Amino acid sequence: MSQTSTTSAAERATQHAANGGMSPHDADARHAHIIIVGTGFAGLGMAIKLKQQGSNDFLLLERGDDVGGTWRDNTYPGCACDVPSQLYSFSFALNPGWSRTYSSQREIWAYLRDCAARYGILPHIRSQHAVRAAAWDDATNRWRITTNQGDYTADILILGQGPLSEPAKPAIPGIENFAGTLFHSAQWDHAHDLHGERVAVIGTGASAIQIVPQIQPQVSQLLLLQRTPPWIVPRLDRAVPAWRQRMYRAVPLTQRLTRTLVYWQRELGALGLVYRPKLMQSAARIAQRHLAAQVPNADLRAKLTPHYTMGCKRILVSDDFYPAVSQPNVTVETAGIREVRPHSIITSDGREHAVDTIIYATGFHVTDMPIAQAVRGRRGATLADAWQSGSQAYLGTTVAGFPNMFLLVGPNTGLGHTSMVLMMEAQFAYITDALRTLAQRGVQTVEITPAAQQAYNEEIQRKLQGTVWLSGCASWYLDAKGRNTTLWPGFTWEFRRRTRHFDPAHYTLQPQRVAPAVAATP
Ligand code: N01
Repeated sequence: MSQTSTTSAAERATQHAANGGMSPHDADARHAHIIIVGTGFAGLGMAIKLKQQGSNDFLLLERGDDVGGTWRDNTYPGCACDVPSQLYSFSFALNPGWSRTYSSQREIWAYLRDCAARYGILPHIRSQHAVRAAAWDDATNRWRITTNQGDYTADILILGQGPLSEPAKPAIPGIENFAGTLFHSAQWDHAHDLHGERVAVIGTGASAIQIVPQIQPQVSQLLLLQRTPPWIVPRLDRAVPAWRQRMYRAVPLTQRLTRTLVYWQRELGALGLVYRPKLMQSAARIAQRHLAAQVPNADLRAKLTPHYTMGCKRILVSDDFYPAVSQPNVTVETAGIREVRPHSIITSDGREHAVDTIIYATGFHVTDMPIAQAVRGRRGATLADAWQSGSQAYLGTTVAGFPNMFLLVGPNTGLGHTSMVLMMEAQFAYITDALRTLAQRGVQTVEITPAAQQAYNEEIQRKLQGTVWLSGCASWYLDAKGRNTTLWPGFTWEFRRRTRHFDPAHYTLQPQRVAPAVAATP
């Protein structure tokens, strides 16, 4: 890494501490060959792969004070993964110690922190560095990245901030006048005691259904504001017995086999979601039986019954949500929210519900990620400009007009049926192969051609047409124009196959500038 030495010794010492004990010398670096934004699963995994490939000239810019991304930020009660632990981890860092079938947030976060330390990534991290802007400079062929702690430059920019990082807080009339406590599920206010309070939870997505069973026993009244009922199947979470954990440790192959089994079980889910939506009918029957078994009250059951094709919105897993909402201190309210007053919520039928605390469990800015406004490619155009008619990228990874930039978990790489880590690992392979190719060929800039990007996205949108996600429901999978710009329409192995090797034929490659060998004579 190149160095600048404009900071004082004291500042360097502070920076040294802030960077987890890396040398003050390194902490001064303002340029790196590669800069990665974010230290969640995506950013960390990418960094580990770079390191394993022998690259050390990279930095990770992290807005928080620790690694972990969404698994650091989401600390709400009950926060856990709805993908089995065996699959929700890096394939190159299996964890024999997962304690349950589905891991808790704490366990996943601890896993990520352990990976960061074990693979030597900590010295590369600049924590409390929030990226404000990134702009491509044609003159230097570099990215200039502006953070709250000054500017950085990089030859290669990898965006790994993820689509679930910016909480969405819908503008509800009067919410600014609310006199009680108000917070988002991803920014849980642990200092606030909910015991004995009248609490409103807005939303019934993956986060809400984990929160409600945890807080229901504490609060005096729980008002659950449901706009659309989710499809919910049994979770069947179990403790992993100690003997099994010992077996995974002693014979790692046994854990690999378990993972492979879980992988193929989950992969079958794509059949119904992508290729044969009719297959969702049998899964819907399981969910209906689950609802019938857990909610004896017919009126409540009617409210909780979804009326759209299962899978159109994310399928949720829970064994304790229905029992919790069946308790006498819970009201499932399906009338919309008209306005919020200082001490109450008024629903569209004119009724007033007194509340002390409101919890937004309203999800994230997924198709309108704020970072798209802040990243500028050639000629100063932002990603948001490039994505005016819908976000798109080639293989969800590279965008025309944005040289030397790679996206992790970019457009149409999301999944409805299995672990996102599988898609990230496919992208790691593609990006590391791209970087290897650039180094071998002496390439300075790499940029996907508009034609390749367009052809790819036409293919993706064509494939999406028959899927369950376009069967008529509203979901965060779709952008404001109703295009599905988030999900991969296929099996994960199909994406892995397409990203196995970097494909230079689809790119414009500009060679390194070579200094003239002989000075021109006058
Ligand atoms: O958010 P969501 P989430 N008025 O967008 C409702 C991941 N995750 O935080 O369905 C009233 O799913 C909205 O209603 P509707 C996972 O990928 C993963 O729960 O749009 N209601 C919906 O009910 C997940 O999908 C895990 O009609 C409003 C809810 O708010 C993603 O995070 C665990 C509203 C938002 O649901 C987001 O989940 C937890 C309004 N104005 C989360 N606006 C894992 O285990 C929105 N809603 C991996």
